[in-house]
Amino acid sequence: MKRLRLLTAGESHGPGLIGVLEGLPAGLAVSTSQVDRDLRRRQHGYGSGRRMRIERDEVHWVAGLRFGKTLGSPLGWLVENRDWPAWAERMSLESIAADRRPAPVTRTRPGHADLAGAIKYNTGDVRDVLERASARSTATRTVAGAVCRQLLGHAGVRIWSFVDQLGPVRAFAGVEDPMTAIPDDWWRLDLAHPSPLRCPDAEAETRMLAEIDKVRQAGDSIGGSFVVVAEGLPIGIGSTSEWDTRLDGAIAGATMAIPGVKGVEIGLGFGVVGRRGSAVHDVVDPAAAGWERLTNRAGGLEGGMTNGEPIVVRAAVKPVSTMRRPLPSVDLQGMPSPGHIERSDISILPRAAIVGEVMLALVLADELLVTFGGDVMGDLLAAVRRRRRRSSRPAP
Ligand code: EPS
Repeated sequence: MKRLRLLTAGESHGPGLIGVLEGLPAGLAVSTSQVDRDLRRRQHGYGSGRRMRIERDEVHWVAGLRFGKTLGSPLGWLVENRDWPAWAERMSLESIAADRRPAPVTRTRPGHADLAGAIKYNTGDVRDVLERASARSTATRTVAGAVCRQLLGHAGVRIWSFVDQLGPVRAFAGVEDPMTAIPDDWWRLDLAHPSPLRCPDAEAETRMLAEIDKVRQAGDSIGGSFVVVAEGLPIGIGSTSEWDTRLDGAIAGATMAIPGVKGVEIGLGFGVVGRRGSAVHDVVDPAAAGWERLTNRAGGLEGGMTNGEPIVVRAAVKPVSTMRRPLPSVDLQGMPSPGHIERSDISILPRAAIVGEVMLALVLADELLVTFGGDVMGDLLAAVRRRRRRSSRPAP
C-alpha cells in the first residue's frame, strides 16, 4: 500500500491480536458496531471447526479515535483470543521451566507452513511457526478492512462477496456472467441473514453442504472459490504509469496474500484464454446515460484503472491442510510420519470471502487516498465528487 500502512501482530493461541493502521484522514466517523459486524461475518459459515464456537471477536480501540472519529493519528486496536486461558502455559510469553513446557510439535503437514518455517526459523517445535501462519491473523486484518470499508462507504463504494464454488459444486453453472443471475439486493440479505455458505444459488448451496458432510466423514478437507465485488468506484482510480501503480496488480497481490489462496482472477480471468477479442472486450452501451458497458468481462479494470463498472475478483482457495486423516509426511528429523493433527476447519470458504472483502477494501481505500489525497475526510470526499462530475458523459 502507498498511503496507508498496516502492521498486525498476534499468535493464534496467544492472548490476542493487535493492529495499527496509519494514514487515514482525520474526521472519519468509525462505527464500532459495524467493525464488530464484519468480525462476526468472518466467523460465520458451515464447515468451521470448534474454535469458531469459542471465539466472539470484537474490537477494543486503543488509539487514533476521539468521540468516534479518526484524529489522523495511527489507529490502534486489540482483538482478544477467548481461547487464551486454555493455552496460557503452552503459549507462555515468559520463560517457564522446561518440565512445564509442552512436548514440541515435530510432525509437519503437507500444504502448511510447518516444514519451510521450521527450517527458516531453525526451530525444533513446529508450533513456533504454525501459530503465526494460522488464518487467525485475518481477524485483525478484518478490523483494518472494516474501517476502510466505512471510508469507502462515505465515497459511495460498496463491497460484498459470495461463495461461487465448493469442491466440484459450482454456483450458476453454465451462466456466462454469474453476476447477472444474482438478485440486486442479495448483498443486503447476506449482511442481515447470511446463509450457511453465503452462496446466492440456493440449489447449489444445498449440494455444497452435502459435500462438506461427505468430506467431514472422510476426515478430509475441501476448497473452492469466492468472488468479491466493489461497486460505485469513480472512473480512473489506479494508473497505467508504472507497473506498481496498476490497480489490478495491487488487488491481485492483496487477494493472493490471504492464507489458502492459490489463484486470483479479475473479470473473465483465465477465461480470456481461447476467446477472440470480440468475445472479451466490453462495448460502451450506446443507449446509456453514462459510460456503462454492455458487458463487464474486464471486471471493472482497464489499463490498470477503474472504468466505472463493478470490480469483480475471484479467488481460488485450497483445501485446509490440517486433516483428521493426515497425509503421509515427515517429522523434523526427516523420519516418515503422518502429518500433525490439530483441531481445524473442513472448509473456510464463506469466511475467506469476508477476508477477500477486507483486503479489497484496504487496497481501494489506499488507492482512493493516493488519487484524491485529503488530510480530512471532507477534502477527500470533495475531490471524489469533482471526479464524478468530470466523468459524466456529455449529452449527444
Ligand atoms: C487455523 C486453525 C483453527 C481455525 C483458525 C485457523 O484454529 P484452532 O487451531 O485454534 O482450532 O479456527 O482460525 C481462527 C482461529 C480464526 O479466527 O479464523 C489454522 O490452522 O490456520
